[in-house]
Amino acid sequence: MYLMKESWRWYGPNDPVSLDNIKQAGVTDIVHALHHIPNGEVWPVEEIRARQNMVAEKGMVWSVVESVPVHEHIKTREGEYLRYIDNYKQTIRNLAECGIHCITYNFMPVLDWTRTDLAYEMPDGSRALRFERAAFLAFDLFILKRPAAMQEYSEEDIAKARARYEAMTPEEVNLITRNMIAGLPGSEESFTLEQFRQALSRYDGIDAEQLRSNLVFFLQQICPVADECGTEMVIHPDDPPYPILGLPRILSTAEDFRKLVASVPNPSNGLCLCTGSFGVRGDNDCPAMMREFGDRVGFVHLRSTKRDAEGNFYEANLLEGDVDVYEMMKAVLEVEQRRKVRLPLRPDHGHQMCDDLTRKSNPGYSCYGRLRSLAELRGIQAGIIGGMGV
Ligand code: DNO
Repeated sequence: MYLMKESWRWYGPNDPVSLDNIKQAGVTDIVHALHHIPNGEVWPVEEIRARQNMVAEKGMVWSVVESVPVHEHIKTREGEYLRYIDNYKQTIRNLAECGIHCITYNFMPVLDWTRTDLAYEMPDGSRALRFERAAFLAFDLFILKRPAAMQEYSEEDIAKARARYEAMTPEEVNLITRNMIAGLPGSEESFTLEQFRQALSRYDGIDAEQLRSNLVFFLQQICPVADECGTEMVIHPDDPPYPILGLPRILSTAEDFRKLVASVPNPSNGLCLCTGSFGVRGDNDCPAMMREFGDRVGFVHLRSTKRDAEGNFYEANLLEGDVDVYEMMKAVLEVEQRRKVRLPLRPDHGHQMCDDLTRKSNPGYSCYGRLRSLAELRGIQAGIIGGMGV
């Protein structure tokens, strides 16, 4: 049987969840990136090998890169984008030379993933990541004071956001500002408010169609190299999966990925199916996407968010959110048997729970919280393959 390749994201030697901890989780594969290399620069073979060796010494394999970041100039197709694309190609080649053939990236303008609250208390005392719409709008309208924002929201939304803002203490204002612009782990970018306004303004005049065409251009350049290297370039969906801060978003739905494949049919043009990101939208059916795009899914992130009618969502316990994780796991297993491959799959965004609550960890990347999700995933997989159809 082809079962999930159990993997775990490790942020490097400074990650409070060490390789020794990860080894005890029982995973075989590490998901990692050279976070110290500035966006846009080539990842040298020696540096890749040094990290590979650290992982290998603990008896695991660095098999998936998350992420090789795409420089903003490539996304806006300006400035030095051609040089950055050349560098990207070289990084693909260098990783392949070291035997690493799965690269995750995203094409979200300015910000990678976004949350307003990194320590939302759950009824059981554990803490989750949360996106609160009114707080987010309060940030956009009254803290960032983005000029076009007032025209983009309804009067009702603006009134709610104003009330939310007026009720915030100065500490809360600071905290939400930090959460929004200081860069969540993996994003590799952080800003001051002024730098952030400038970064946003680089997208004035870039709508979704333009951004999509910039992504297609980028892929048309790099996919032939990735094809040659036998590498899968797996795009991570937008998180949250809709436009924010007036920025266009182009990988939020199944239709978005269909369009991308139609424009760039190269075999290396793949998908990182993140159920947590896609699952925020009620119109995204993750198991159906797994079945439809199975041949192009190179990496799976499993988590589940819980949304409400107001547009808020939080990261729920794996089995209590909006994603049908059992059906999703069945779809993954079906694709694996059909393709005769084991797909790397990692638990994503665990709660802070037990000892996580007293030690610092990267938001979403706690030790116990992810262990809980991984254990649940193993249980589901075991139940499915055991044919427990009762
Ligand atoms: C969040 C992550 C993302 C992801 C990038 C991939 O926890 O899933 O930051 O790594 O979007 O490029």
